[in-house]
Amino acid sequence: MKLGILGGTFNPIHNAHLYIAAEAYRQLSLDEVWLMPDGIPPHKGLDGDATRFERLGMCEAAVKSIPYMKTSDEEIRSDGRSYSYLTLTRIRERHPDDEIFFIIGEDSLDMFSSWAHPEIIAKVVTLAVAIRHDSDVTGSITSVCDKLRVKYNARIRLLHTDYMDISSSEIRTMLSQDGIYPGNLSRLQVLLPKAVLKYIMDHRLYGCMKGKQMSPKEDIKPSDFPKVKQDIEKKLEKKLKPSRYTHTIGVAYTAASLAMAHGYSMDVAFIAGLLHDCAKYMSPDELLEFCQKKKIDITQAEKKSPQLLHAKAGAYLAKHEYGIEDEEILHAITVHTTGMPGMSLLDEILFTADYIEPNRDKAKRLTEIRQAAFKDFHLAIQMILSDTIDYLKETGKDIDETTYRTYEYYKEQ
Ligand code: DGI
Ligand code: FE
Ligand code: FE
Repeated sequence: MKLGILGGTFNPIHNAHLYIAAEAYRQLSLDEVWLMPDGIPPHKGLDGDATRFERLGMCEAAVKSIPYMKTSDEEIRSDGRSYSYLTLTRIRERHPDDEIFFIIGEDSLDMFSSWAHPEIIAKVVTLAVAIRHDSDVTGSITSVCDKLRVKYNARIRLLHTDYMDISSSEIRTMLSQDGIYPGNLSRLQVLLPKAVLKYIMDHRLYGCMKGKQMSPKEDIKPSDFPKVKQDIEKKLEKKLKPSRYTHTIGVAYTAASLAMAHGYSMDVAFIAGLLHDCAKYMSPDELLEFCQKKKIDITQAEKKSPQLLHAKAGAYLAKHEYGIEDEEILHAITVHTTGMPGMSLLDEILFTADYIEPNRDKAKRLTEIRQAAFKDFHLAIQMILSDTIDYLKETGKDIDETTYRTYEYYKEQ
């Protein structure tokens, strides 16, 4: 197999990165290209900056529709900076017979000798250097390459690319200064893949939704809320068994209270709370069948523990049976059971409300977690995840990878 690896901070990943990856695939006849975000921790201070899990999440979103592209969490898995020579050696050991190309820019080529152990890098991979069409190939680049070939026995291939004037820092500035509004949306759509822009909005990265949390939702006018609520409540009361309905109402009011405390729309949180378990009337087998029929993708973990699917099935029903179009609500319902790294504010509100609502009485530390939810929100989420993982271990249930990843994420916050 021929494999290309494109490393970077990807904060965020944008179309120029994907263009380089696609050119490497084409010009080197690769089988796969991996995007590998580096392990550099976020620059503290930059409001709403992305964490390493979110940088990986954006890469995952970006490659979802490109069959030959994948992501690698090789570098973000370890804490702090990871050295290329170590990462590439590990990958080489796992892929002894593959041809591995490490894709770098022409600026990095000049720096190559100053990297840690360039001789090891040159031994384990072939360098693929992306050079701009307008660069002086016959002059300086050729001579740098020749020197590296002699000094390190390096194998070097050149990739010819057009220059695309996109920088991650420009994108971050746009998002944090202006937020996302119709006027700059068209520009952002040129710079970023659609799925990445959606990820940024869903996760409120780079401060892009600052000051927007309280704005009314476009599809539900504030004056409609009482009616919307009443209709949903009536339907749910028929569908759910009494104890589940009582829990549902508890979650709705608790979500509204958390929204008051943390600055989010109370009405939107209430509706997310009402609908979060709307698929809970189905048995595990019915959930599996439902999701297959509706083409909802089912992960390995969900196959093993189909009751997890009540979250995804719930989002589906919220949309198609209860007419909720709001992506934030649907997302919060989707992730309410396992959580996910870098949840949006509404995701966090619903996830927490589900655990602490007044009718809950089984979990240990409920009193502390309830207090923390209004004082130190992220600590509360961390405690919930930690106790849930303990509980699942004690009862011998399979734990979804996402639950672990979410816990790791909130431990770092
Ligand atoms: O639907 P609710 O009961 O109100 O609450 P929920 O959606 O949080 O589901 C709670 C159940 O889900 C609880 O028994 C713990 C379980 N759960 C949470 N994370 C995982 C999990 N079950 C498995 N098998 N794996 C997980 O990672
Ligand atoms: Fe649930
Ligand atoms: Fe619930």
